[in-house]
Amino acid sequence: MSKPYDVYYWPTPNGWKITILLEELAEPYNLVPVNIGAGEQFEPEFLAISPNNRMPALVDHQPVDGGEPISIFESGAIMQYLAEKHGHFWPQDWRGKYEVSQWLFWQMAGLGPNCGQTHHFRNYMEGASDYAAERFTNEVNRLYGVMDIRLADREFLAGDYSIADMACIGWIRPYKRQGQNLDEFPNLKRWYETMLARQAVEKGMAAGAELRQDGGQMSEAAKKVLFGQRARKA
Ligand SMILES: N[C@@H](CCC(=O)N[C@@H](CS)C(=O)NCC(=O)O)C(=O)O
Repeated sequence: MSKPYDVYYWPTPNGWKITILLEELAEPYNLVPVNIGAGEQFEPEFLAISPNNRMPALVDHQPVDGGEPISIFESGAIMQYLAEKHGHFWPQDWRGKYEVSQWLFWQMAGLGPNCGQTHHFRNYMEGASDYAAERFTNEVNRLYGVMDIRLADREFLAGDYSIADMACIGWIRPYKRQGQNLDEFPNLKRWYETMLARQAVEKGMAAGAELRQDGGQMSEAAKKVLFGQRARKA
């Protein structure tokens, strides 16, 4: 039987969220590489399923209603879709559902974007703006503190192990590039080690690693594609 899921993907923290979840669910999937440094996110076929020209995106060829394939963009929405469909890692009772949702949205709106800006100003464009580098490094430090306090009296962010934890791990892994020291955050460090010990997390974050030849460094050509984007015409 053909695999139900196509994951439009490049091996980055946002892409890993989906491969980690699919590995945890033990669901087979095809990786469809979207080389964002080469501009493949602007191909019309990709924009048709991901109008924000960002990966990841998902196509489900076996949707629950048995109809046409469903496509979804935004990693948080993809995680909710898969977790709800398969009935794991996102409880559906009122309290449990919103306990997980708030931490998933916290990752989507806070941790992810601020870590991304920190990588930009500390690594990819080092020296471009000391003010911006410090501002985002401080904000990431604050967010790590929020996670550390949350994890002081519980093993995972929201009840049992959930999509909220899976969404965060890829953004904590490059903590050194974000100018952070995990020894300052003992509860977060314990969670981080628990997460890395999970086989599915390891496999999810290894998915498609061979696609990246840049060793974490970004070429000047990729910077031209990724930085300074302005509106596409309607
Ligand atoms: N909020 C989006 C963010 C996705 C995102 O920023 N993806 C980056 C790679 S990590 C991307 O595709 N960048 C392509 C570009 O900037 O053109 C999500 O979580 O799905």
